[in-house]
Amino acid sequence: MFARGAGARARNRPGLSGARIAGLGGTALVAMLALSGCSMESVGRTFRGFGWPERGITPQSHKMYDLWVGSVIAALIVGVVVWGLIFWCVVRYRKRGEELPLQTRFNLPIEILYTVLPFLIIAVLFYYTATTQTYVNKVSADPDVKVEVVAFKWNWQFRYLDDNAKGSDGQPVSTSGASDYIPVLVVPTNRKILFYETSKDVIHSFWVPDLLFKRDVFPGNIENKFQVTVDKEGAYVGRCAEFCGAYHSMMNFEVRAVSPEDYQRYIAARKQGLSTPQALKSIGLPEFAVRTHPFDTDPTKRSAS
Ligand SMILES: [Cu+2]
Repeated sequence: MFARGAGARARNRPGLSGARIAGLGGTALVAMLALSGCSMESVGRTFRGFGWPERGITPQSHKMYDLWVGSVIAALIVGVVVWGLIFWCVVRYRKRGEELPLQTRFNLPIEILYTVLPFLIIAVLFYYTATTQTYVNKVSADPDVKVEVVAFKWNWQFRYLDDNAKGSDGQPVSTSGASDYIPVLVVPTNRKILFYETSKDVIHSFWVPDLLFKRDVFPGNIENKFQVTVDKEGAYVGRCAEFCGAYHSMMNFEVRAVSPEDYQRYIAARKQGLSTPQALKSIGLPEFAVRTHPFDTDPTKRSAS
C-alpha cells in the first residue's frame, strides 16, 4: 500500500528527487575541491595516495600529488552519486505489474543540470590541472644553483654552471659517470635548482623517481630545462627513462641532497681540486652512490651468472 502511494507521487513529479540528489552531489564536489589544499596530504596518507607512488621531495611533486588525490576524490564523489541514482532508479521504479507506467520526457531543469554540471566539474579539474602544470614548469629568472645535465650513451655528466663553482682552471666543477662509476650529483636543499639538459647522441630522459618527474634530454640545439627545490635531505636514485640503446637500463645516477652549508663545503672542496668521492668524504658523506651501483661490464661474466 505504502509502496504504491510513493510510486504515484514520484510519477506525478518525475525526476525531481534525482535532480535534488545530483544537485547535492555537485555542491559537495565543488565544496570538496574548494576545501582541497591543506587536507589533501592527510586524505592521501589515509588512502595510500590512491595509487600515487609517494608524495615526493619537492613542492612541485607535492602539488602533483595533491592534484591526483583531489581528482580521485572528485571522481569518487561523481561515481557514488551516479551509482546511487542508478540503484535508486532500479529499486524505486522496478516493475510492479503489467500496467505501462506513465511515460515522461523533456524534463528541462534536469536536462540543463546534466549538461551544466559535467561542464562545471571539467572546468574545475582543468583549472587545477593547468595551474599545477604551470607551477611544475615554472623556471625562475634567478635560480640559486644551475646544473647542466649532459646525457650520453650510456651515462651522465653534471656541470655546475654558477660563477662561484669554477675550478682553478676556470672550468665549471663537473662530475662524469663511467661504466665503473655512478655519477653523484650533489645539490642543496631548499634552494632553487635549475637544470639545463643536453644530449651528446640520442634522446635520453632525466628521471629521478622521488621528484615524481622526468624530462627528455635531446641532442642538437634543443635545450630542455626545469627547476625544482628539494625539501628533504637524502640520496635519490636517478635513471634514464628513454630507451636509448643496449645499456639504457644501466644508465643510473644518484642525486645527493645535502644542507646548503654542506653543499658550499662540497663545492669549495671540488674547487680545490678534490674529486667527487674525495669531496664527499671530506664533508662526512658516503663517497660513492648508495642507492645504485655500477653493473659488471664483463659480458662473459654476465652470461655466466
Ligand atoms: Cu638514456
